[in-house]
Amino acid sequence: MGILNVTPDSFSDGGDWLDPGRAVEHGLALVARGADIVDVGGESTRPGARRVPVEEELARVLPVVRGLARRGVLVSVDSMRAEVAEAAVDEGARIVNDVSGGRADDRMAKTVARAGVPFVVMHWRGQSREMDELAGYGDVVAEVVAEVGRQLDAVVSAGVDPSRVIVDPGLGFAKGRRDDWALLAAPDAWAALGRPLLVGPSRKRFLGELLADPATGEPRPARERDDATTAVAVLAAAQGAWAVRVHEVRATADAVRVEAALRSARPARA
Ligand code: PMM
Repeated sequence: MGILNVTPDSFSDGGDWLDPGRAVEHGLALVARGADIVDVGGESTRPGARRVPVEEELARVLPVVRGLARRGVLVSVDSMRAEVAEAAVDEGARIVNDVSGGRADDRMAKTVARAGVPFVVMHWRGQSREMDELAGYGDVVAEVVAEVGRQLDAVVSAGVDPSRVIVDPGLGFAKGRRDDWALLAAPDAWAALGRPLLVGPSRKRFLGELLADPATGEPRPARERDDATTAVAVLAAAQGAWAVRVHEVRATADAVRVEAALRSARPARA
């Protein structure tokens, strides 16, 4: 899944693709580099970010969704708003990716149920402006998986077909660095939910901190975290992830294909 943020303020690519024509071109380039899905978002969720008005989000997202869908690209729309999800599906989006898993907007789950499209339910504890204060866990894996499981039940009660739900640990959302690593290291706990797993490690803080300058302790800048992102992606794929959401597609797409080839070449176990 290639990331296309049509925002002025996303943490690593803010402002790059605000012009709809350039954004569509970039989406097509992501596909040419190996993306199977292009995830179009019009609202930054970086820690501390403020909400954008819905009209602004619609104006950013819809022309890009339309342009890519018309060219045959499988588009997902990254939004916490039912109104945006619905309009994007009308323009040809085929997946709704909601970082709040339906919690930010009461109408989201019903809207997705009506649209009949796959729904990404990510782990979320609150809006970006406050999410760092909401990180606090005893057993992070048990708590996050249980919270996602409850949200899965909630969206299914609202009418979403359970076979269309994809779950996501929400790396960096109300999580500290250790939390992100613990969630990545627990594939069996995710498998227990019985749903495909999407992971979004791309250029995130936990990688910046891992690769911090040994002399100064300064985190590695966001744009210099792509090799580490690829490493996480391939390890997640080897653990059975359904998809990885990344900015720099070529290396990750190649790496997950290598992993798949190796897996399929393994002798079958008796
Ligand atoms: N992360 C971001 C935005 N949307 N969606 C899903 N499903 N999972 C994520 O981890 C996720 C997301 C924030 O990253 P960005 O600002 O680089 O897009």
